[in-house]
Amino acid sequence: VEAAIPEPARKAWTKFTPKPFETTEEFEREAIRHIETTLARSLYNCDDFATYAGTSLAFRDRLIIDWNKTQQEQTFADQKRVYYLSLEFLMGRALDNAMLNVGKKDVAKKGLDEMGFRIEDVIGQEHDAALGNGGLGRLAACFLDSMASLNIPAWGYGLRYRYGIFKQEIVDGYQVEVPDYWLDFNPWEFARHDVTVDIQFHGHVRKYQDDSGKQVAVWEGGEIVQAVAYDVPIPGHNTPTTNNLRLWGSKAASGEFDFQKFNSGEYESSVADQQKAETISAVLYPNDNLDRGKELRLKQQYFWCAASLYDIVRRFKKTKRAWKDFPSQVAIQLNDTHPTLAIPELQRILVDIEGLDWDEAWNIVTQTFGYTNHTVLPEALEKWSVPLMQYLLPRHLQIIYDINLQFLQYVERNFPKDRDMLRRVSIVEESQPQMVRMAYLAVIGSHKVNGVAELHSDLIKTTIFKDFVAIYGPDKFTNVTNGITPRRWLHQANPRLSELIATKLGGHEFLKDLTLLHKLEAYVDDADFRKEFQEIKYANKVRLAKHIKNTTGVSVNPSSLFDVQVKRMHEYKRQQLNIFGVIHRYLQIKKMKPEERKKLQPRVSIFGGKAAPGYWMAKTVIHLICEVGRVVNSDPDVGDLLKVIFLEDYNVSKAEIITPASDISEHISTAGTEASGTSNMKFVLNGGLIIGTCDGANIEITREVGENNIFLFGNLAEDVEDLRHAHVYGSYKLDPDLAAVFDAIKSGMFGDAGAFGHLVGSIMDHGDYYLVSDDFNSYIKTHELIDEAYKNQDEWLTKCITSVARMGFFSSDRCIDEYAEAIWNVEPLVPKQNGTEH
Ligand code: Z2T
Repeated sequence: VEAAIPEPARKAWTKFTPKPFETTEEFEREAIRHIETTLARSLYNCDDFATYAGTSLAFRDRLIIDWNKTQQEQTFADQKRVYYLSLEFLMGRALDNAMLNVGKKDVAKKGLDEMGFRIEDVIGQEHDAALGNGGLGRLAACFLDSMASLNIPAWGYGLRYRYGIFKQEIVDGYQVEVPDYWLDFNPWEFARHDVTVDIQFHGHVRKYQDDSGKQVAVWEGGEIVQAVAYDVPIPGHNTPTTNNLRLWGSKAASGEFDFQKFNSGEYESSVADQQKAETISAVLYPNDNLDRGKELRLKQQYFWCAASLYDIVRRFKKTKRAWKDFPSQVAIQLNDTHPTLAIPELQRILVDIEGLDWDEAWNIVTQTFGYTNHTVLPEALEKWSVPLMQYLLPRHLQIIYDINLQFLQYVERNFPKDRDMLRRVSIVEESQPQMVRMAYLAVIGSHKVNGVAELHSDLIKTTIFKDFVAIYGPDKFTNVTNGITPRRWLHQANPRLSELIATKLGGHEFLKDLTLLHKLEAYVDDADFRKEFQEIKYANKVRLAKHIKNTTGVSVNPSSLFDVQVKRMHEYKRQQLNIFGVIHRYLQIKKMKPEERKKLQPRVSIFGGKAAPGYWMAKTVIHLICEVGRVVNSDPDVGDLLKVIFLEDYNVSKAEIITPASDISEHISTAGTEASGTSNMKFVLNGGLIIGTCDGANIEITREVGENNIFLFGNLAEDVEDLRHAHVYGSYKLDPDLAAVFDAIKSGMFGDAGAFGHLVGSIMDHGDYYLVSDDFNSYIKTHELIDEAYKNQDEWLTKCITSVARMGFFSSDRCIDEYAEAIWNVEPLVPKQNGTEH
């Protein structure tokens, strides 16, 4: 490659290699140059937004220099790369992250000050990149940060949605969805109009024997849509490694076909084709933990898998290695079952296009893929109807049948006595219509399957994948407990706490080795440290109180206990349990005499989260929260004792304000339903305590921080099945305090009771699937304990500090190390120190 560069070009490059800014003066020069020339704005209309744009472009220049070097080094190093396939990347804002990861935030702050701008205002101009629903998408974003920070050669592959997750407005106490058109100005992506892949749909399969007598399948006809690459640089923290996130956008293939139409006067219909092609990458499906089986969603999945695999295979072929080396060069991680079509697609490429034998190809395929499962909820497990797959991807359906046949033959040989086994484990469910079970295909086509927290990884082995453990043995299944990036979720979201920790630990090394936090335990009794820690929490609460005032008009007292539940709205996450608890508290306050009220611990109950647009029950819970807030917040009997807030449009950038400001956060899913949860980790890392069920990563958080430092309540996962049974068949009595709450709702205390009929009915009359009533007493008792504990501020503070010190395990760096070692078998590539300075 080197030799191919002509000497004059090399000379010119050596002389004029772009140099990134280093000093404040250089930063200002670059920012102003971009505002004047790249953006064609000037001093006279240079507002916060233009300054954001100029600042971003100045930082982007730095990232790109490092990005180019990283990509070049990774190519020459010729070692294994990781490809993280995810339909969601919930990135949030990029500028602050870029500033902190390249270590130039101070320079930018000074420069912006000198130019007359406040850095917070400038950073605040950026639109969140919200290409995800919740935990799964944010995990992918944390993983990108960790992979780059650990110098792992890794690419993310996703879709470039024109519309991210909708924006939520609350109008008259109801959620209203507004489209999130976010691409007006996005300096963080590079369109690669020269990197395209043609993607085929529909058509038919022609089979024939070639000259040597071998069966050959050709997928012909149908339609072609073009995938265009958009690259997003992912800077590592304090390292020049800058990895790539490649997002595919769709457009009509610019083939002869179009020109024909165009020339024959069918201009309008050719534009219509264009628009149809573009709808593939138009919008993120807004469902969290729910599969709706829509045709366009399947098109998105194949479009993105096929484009990514073509790209990966193209890169591999440049190495001129033998196909058998593919798994030692390429690890592909499937983020849930959304990219499972990559399995039959790689098999198709190897067999149909490259001419490998089936068995040789299948061996390569299974060595290449790893599959991460993120849920056991049955309604979230993807299934595609056979007729739909036949129509859209006829060749892939055949390949899936062949994979299934071989697999079932193997099972039959090994489990001849279990007559029902074949029906249970078949990739094709014998329903009407038949369905392809994507999770089974993912398990069969991967060499490792992992869950995302210990309990969850155990559960998948005993429930949804039980038979597969018998078939493959337990070693195929493993656990990798989720983590979060401490760069964004501590250093960026809570700069004062990060600074305080750094002064005690002698620098910021803990940001790259979070286990160093354990040294903080030595300061748990240090008066100055405690005071400063407490002041930081208070200041963060003041900041959130201001945000609440600005966005809802409600004044809250920052000295109150801030009780936070922010996450997607879902029955299994049980925001309804929380709001019923709040109503219970309100009823108690109303019954009290004034002198009793004086003894009460004042509280602010803060909620936030989006409901999927078609999820009526989740929307009803939002409405109830808003109505309770309307009544409680204006009741003079209550005053500061209780405030109820619903924060509009919860997203990553709002999480950065909310997380550091909580005293107690709620992680109260029905035991066995939340695979891991990751915000639980964020809250504790920021000096908040949690109330939670024995579910997901709460269990490991408890193990790390100690039982005294967490408020656990509720029934255990192992008892859930029996309890559910008792609701339907047994003698069972509604919790009396919950009954009183329902009476209040039915009385119209919180507006039209009819609006809440289904919500109350789902618990009283329809089996209480999520066991709200069973856990209610334990829940409200635990909140009483929390009130008492909070009154002893000294002990509370000790709990918070101790917990922070013990959170080292939950860094996504640890998590990526585990994937790299146990699943990917990939090594870091330490960059030559010739990147921009770090
Ligand atoms: C999602 O956010 C999660 C699981 C899904 O299963 C889908 C979505 Cl969109 C298909 C979440 C889990 O609910 C949560 O417990 C976990 O922490 C997170 O994925 C990351 O693993």
